[in-house]
Amino acid sequence: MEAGGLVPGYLAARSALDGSGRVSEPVTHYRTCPLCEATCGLAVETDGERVVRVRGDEEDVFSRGYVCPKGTQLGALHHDPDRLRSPLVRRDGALQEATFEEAFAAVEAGFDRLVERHGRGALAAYVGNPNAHNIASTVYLGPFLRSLGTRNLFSASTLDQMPKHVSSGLMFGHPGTIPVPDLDRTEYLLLLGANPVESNGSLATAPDWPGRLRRLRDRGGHLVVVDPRATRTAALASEHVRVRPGADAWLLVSMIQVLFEEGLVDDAFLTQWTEGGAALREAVAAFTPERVSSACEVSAGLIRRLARELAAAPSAAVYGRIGTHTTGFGTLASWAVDVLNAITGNLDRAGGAMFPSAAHAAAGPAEPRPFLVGRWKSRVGGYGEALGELPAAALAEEIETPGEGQIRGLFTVAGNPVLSAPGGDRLDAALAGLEFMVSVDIYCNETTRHADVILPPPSPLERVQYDASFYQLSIRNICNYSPPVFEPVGPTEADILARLSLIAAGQGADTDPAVLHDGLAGRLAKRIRDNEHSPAGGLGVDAILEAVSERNGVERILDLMLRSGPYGDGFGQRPEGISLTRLEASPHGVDLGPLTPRLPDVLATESRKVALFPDVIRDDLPRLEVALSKERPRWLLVGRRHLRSNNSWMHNLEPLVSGKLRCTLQMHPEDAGAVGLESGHMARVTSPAGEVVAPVELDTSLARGVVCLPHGWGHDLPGTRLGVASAHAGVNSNRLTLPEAADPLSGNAGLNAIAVDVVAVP
Ligand SMILES: Nc1nc2c(c(=O)[nH]1)N[C@H]1C(S)=C(S)[C@@H](COP(=O)(O)OP(=O)(O)OC[C@H]3O[C@@H](n4cnc5c(=O)[nH]c(N)nc54)[C@H](O)[C@@H]3O)O[C@H]1N2
Ligand SMILES: Nc1nc2c(c(=O)[nH]1)N[C@H]1C(S)=C(S)[C@@H](COP(=O)(O)OP(=O)(O)OC[C@H]3O[C@@H](n4cnc5c(=O)[nH]c(N)nc54)[C@H](O)[C@@H]3O)O[C@H]1N2
Ligand code: SF4
Ligand SMILES: [Mo]
Repeated sequence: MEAGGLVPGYLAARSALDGSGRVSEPVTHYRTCPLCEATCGLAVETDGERVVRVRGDEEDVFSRGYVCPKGTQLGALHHDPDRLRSPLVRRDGALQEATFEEAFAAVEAGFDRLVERHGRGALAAYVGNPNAHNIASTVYLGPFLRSLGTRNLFSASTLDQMPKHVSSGLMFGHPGTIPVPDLDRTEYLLLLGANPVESNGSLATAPDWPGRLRRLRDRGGHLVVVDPRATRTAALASEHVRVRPGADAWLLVSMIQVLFEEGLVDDAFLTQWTEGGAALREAVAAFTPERVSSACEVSAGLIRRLARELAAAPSAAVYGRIGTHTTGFGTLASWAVDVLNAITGNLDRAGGAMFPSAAHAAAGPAEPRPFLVGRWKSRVGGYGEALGELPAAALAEEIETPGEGQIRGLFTVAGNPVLSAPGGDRLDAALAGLEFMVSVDIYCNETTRHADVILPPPSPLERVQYDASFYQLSIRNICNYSPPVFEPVGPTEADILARLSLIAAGQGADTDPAVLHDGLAGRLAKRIRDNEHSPAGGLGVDAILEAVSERNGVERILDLMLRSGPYGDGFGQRPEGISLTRLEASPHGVDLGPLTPRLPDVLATESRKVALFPDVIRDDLPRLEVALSKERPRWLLVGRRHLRSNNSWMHNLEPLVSGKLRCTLQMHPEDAGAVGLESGHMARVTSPAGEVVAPVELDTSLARGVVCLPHGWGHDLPGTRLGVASAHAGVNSNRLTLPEAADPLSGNAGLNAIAVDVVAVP
């Protein structure tokens, strides 16, 4: 942390030390929780080097004191003895403690050897979910991945929201232009495949979803939850629709059909803001509720009523998440969600689905540019790229399959694909066969145990926090910056990524990362100068850089973005505007107000209209038709999240794993009875990918024929350093999911609606 004088939290902690270095009084630091997308404000109470307590910050402008059990465990995460403080380097076959200098030297040696032998085409990277919560990654991952000079780039996006990026790119021109439900003002929310009472919401940043959903009901609003399970979110709903797993696309497309057929579309909106409506109408004509009803397991009457209610509501938003994305029709479902928002006139209006405007985003209208997918294909499976990435589900086959371009060296950054990607067993074996692997991670876990070098970044309390990704997805326009609570013991994650970039660029392990920091700041300053809409208007590059010269690394980049953004202070030209200094003086955040209409500026399509029926969608629609006549498997496996989980990586904290066993196979009692299973019995679940044996939990909330197992478990593999997690191992549900891209448009994995077999273990 080099930004001398600019770390009030840390300085406050230091000033609490008396002359002897002993603690004199506890200090409270306010910061944003980095764990999930809700961005809650936390009050972190420290006493010297110890975190004494973490609670919700009542004064946070967005979360108003809301906090979940994970947020309160940030201190435990920081103090977890298993969290890596120093790098591990493989020597004589075993991972051993090393200094950062030794570790970077080992990276350079291994990297050079691999590239010399096989070329850069043998390199790959997989980057995981926590990167989205870390501004160091926002800024430095791009340069790092580019420096590798390979197309073998994989991320958790293809295990998650890639369908939304693709549908947004096709409809709005930019994959990051994602409308979010205007949760606090809508009168009607149709929510599919999401369980925000457990997950705290995703692609719609809002602390305290449960409270906001209750308030929606209290103001007379309607909440419809579409989920094969009666979740805790469904318990808050006006109506719960038990859709068959994997069937949302039929349901949604059929609703579009009804709206056109019954003349319920908003013609004025269609004419002003959209194109392709006529072709769309024709293409969906065959998907009548009567035809899709049995495939969805939702009655035709109900599908019609949902469409009519959506059109009639004073304001309405359709919102789909993991359950709709992680299936074979992820992009079609994702597209249909926003078609429904648009044709009912609810896109871009208060109470509908709206586009956030983040403080750090570039000011001015989006530049029109073509959005393409499938520009190149993966070597083995022939999967098309999306956003420059190949499907994470294809990582194992790309490592296993010999030939030109075979992956032999892998970098992982904040990812645990052995547990989170489909076909976990196969990937685990594949990683063991790599010639060289480097992981940037805070734990030695199921994935990183395969690495030759593990580089641990500082703990989440030792870094700055600014949720760049999530302020672009937030249901209010918010910005909040938190300085580190503690001084980091090693290099920051930005420095680690910068040094890896420099190694990959052939500049050597000893090059000062400042080279990259300065380069990035300089390039950004040029972009700001060239943006005629920036409030920095007229300033030259030198003046822009001079204005932020007190800062370094990530903070300098963030300050540049904030000050030139839509609310920015223009480097002093608009003194009331946003700057990092202003955010430092606002530890509870700055509320920039409710979302406001942004059409057409937000559109990057050539026509500056919403493309309702892009060609790529048109070409994929027949697949939906063909699948209508496919037989339904006996059992369909879906996943679930629990409030105390965070994918695979918070299981090493006792308070989050103690108590009732959570990694159970939930089954409807009658389904269980039919195969001779009772509560607590062991069931063997098999799929073409593998099998697991898990204890049965009877649960009447499930649709018949649906079984449910959470992901992120299976901590019983040897060689990890996860003392607590391995004592609460559970099983890896991704041994059952298929290592192939299920959704051809996005390359997304199918993690829900998996055909499995279930038998009792004698
Ligand atoms: N069956 C099934 N599988 C799923 C899902 C599902 O619903 N069902 N969900 C999918 C989804 S939505 C996602 S996003 C993926 C997640 O997939 P991944 O991102 O691959 O997995 P995580 O479990 O989030 O692992 C995060 C890793 O980051 C490390 N880490 C934590 N904080 C930091 C940090 O600050 N810096 C660094 N460098 N490392 C850090 C952790 O130790 C851990 O190794 O899983 C997917 N897998
Ligand atoms: N506590 C906790 N919070 C988290 C995470 C976590 O692991 N734990 N992970 C974070 C991450 S990375 C993400 S991406 C978000 C995800 O946030 P959400 O999208 O809210 O994810 P889930 O809670 O898994 O809810 C998905 C729901 O989809 C249902 N479902 C499954 N298949 C189908 C289907 O075919 N159709 C429909 N309509 N529903 C289906 C499941 O029953 C489940 O209730 O959560 C984030 N927050
Ligand atoms: S809801 Fe998410 S952001 Fe809020 S405290 Fe829990 S983990 Fe942190
Ligand atoms: Mo995710």
